Amino acid sequence: MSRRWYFRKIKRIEAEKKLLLPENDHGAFLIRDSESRHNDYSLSVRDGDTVKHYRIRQLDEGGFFIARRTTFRNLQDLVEHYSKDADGLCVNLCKPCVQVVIVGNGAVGKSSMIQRFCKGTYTRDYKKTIGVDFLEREIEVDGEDVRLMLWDTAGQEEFDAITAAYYRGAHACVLAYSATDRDSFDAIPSWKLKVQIFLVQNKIDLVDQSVIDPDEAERLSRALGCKLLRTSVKEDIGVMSVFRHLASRCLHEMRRSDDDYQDDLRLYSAEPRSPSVISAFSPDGSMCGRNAGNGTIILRPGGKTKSHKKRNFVKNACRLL
Ligand SMILES: Nc1nc2c(ncn2[C@@H]2O[C@H](COP(=O)(O)OP(=O)(O)OP(=O)(O)O)[C@@H](O)[C@H]2O)c(=O)[nH]1
Ligand SMILES: [Mg+2]
Repeated sequence: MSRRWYFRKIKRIEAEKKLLLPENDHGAFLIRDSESRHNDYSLSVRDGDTVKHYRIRQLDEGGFFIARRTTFRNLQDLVEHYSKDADGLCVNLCKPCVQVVIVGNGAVGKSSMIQRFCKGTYTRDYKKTIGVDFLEREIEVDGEDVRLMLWDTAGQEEFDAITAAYYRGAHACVLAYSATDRDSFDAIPSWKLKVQIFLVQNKIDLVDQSVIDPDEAERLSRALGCKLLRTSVKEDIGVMSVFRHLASRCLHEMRRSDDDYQDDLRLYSAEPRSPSVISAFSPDGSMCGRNAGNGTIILRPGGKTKSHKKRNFVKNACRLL
């Protein structure tokens, strides 16, 4: 099993430590081998500032379940089910999610690019973005569904103070300029971004009006240590490729940090264990299902727990474990 959410033999307390890291949010989860029952698994889910644990049991005839009323052929199906619907869990499981911010001078085509990618539409009219807009789209990358949350910032300087707050929290950044706008290209080095950057030259359909020498653009991307991609949002050339590259790269980075974490865990496991934390209770002290005595929750048939109100999309955004 090589799924990113499968953490093998990590202990309950280690799962809690991991899930409560600040970069994880409500609904972040992992599956681990059950500590107490051979062949069973546990699902650990972050619920606000606590972690809840659910026992995943195996059927004799093959298959898995948390609540006996809903069984699954494999753990992947189980994860997919509870990602769509909490169905008795304290919260839906979060899908991998990548936060992307698109920056660059005014009128280079940032909004057009996001509209093209998320809605498949294009318009010739220019309507400058005021502040920040947001759209999202889910795509499959390397066999995994990834939710891309795209923050479309205003290129006009008057909005600089607002947009700065957004690119600070992003996983990756599309830094866009237009093939026909020298100022937008010259402004690229002045963006001081501490995230993964993808340099995008848009409007390549306007070949006759191009003011950027291709070698110059390559040199700049090398100097910045980032990938250069070329697009025509108008003709729908290269747009999908920008977001595919970006999602794939971010997933790769996140997997690497998962691996680093597995290494950390080995060190951590060598230390004496602190007493197990019982976290199967909601913050107000009420139980979120029947407690198996060791803090693991077993869902009762039909006993749906109150699922949390959907938080606003920024708060609900979830980084990978
Ligand atoms: N020819 C051509 N025009 C494009 C392309 N992409 C966008 N445009 C046009 O460029 C203009 C500006 O596009 P926007 O997407 O609004 O630009 P923006 O970067 O979001 O601008 P701000 O919101 O002010 O920062 C619009 O008139 C678009 O139709 C392209 O690939 N080719
Ligand atoms: Mg815009």
